[in-house]
Amino acid sequence: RSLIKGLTALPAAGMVSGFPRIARAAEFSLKYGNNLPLSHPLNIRAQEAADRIRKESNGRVELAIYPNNQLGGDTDMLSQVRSGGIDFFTPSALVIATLVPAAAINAVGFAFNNYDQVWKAMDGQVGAMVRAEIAKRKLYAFEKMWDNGFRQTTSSKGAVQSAKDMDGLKIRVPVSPMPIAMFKGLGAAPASLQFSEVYSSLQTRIVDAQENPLPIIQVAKLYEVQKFCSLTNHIWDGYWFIANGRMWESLPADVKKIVATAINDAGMAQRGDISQLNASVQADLASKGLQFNQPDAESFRAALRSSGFYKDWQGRFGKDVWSLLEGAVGKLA
Ligand code: X2X
Repeated sequence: RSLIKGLTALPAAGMVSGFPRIARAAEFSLKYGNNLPLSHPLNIRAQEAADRIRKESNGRVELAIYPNNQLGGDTDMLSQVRSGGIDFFTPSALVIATLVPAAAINAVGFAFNNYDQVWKAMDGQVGAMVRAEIAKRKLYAFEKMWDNGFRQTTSSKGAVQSAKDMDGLKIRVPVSPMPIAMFKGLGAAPASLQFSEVYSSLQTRIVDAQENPLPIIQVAKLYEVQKFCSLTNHIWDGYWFIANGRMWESLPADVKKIVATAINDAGMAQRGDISQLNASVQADLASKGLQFNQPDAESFRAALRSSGFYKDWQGRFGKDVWSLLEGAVGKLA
């Protein structure tokens, strides 16, 4: 077996001891971490993007995906993408808001009424404002946000029919100030936990409830440890696909173009996947034993208004950011 043949047969990251690392290994080996199980559309579409990037770059760019919190929880991955330990990360808006407060703007409680409003805002002025804020932290946010979904409330205690059923509810929320404030405003007792802790904390009853979009409840099998699902639609949440800014700037223009096009296209396809799932996932979860109810959204809005939630967050975001949101969804406070 000739030396050359032996080497070309190696996988990109492989190495025979004693041999120098030559040729064939990708010129740019990039690491992407996320918090979701492999079966979620975000990972399926990200893998498609990685395949496309390898092909269109003729093997120069290798995007390795580390799903399901393999590299740590969200808080860890956010610091890794900042330091350059990883190259890409998809934090939810709630998560990146711990670094970029304006990014929580899409997560204001009961702001968006439907997906038309969501994508108009996030592909338009609201999204552009958030991306500019993200850039100030030396991170690059790709243009198209990916979908997480409208967040729904599950519990092992009972159905949430109206705001008064939130009273004292021990509910897990992401590590982020907005959902903490919102659930406190509704009278609940929220606890911030990394997503990697959610299943076990529900199972061991550290908390009784959690809130997530239905596709997450499905892929993370939360129906195994929850009985009720109330369609509160309280927050619309999406993922920003972000890159370490220094790494991104160092890539040649042609590579940037290949990567950005593949990722943005995959994001658009992923939005379509979630939209399709939204039509079918409730029936699937019901067949697995989750009991659904449709609470009265107005009771939640009223509770938040009277608790001062909207006024308070209008102040925190500032007039300019707040009016971008109200421009998209109408008056809130
Ligand atoms: O942690 C969550 O609940 C999740 C999976 O929705 C986020 O990424 C914010």
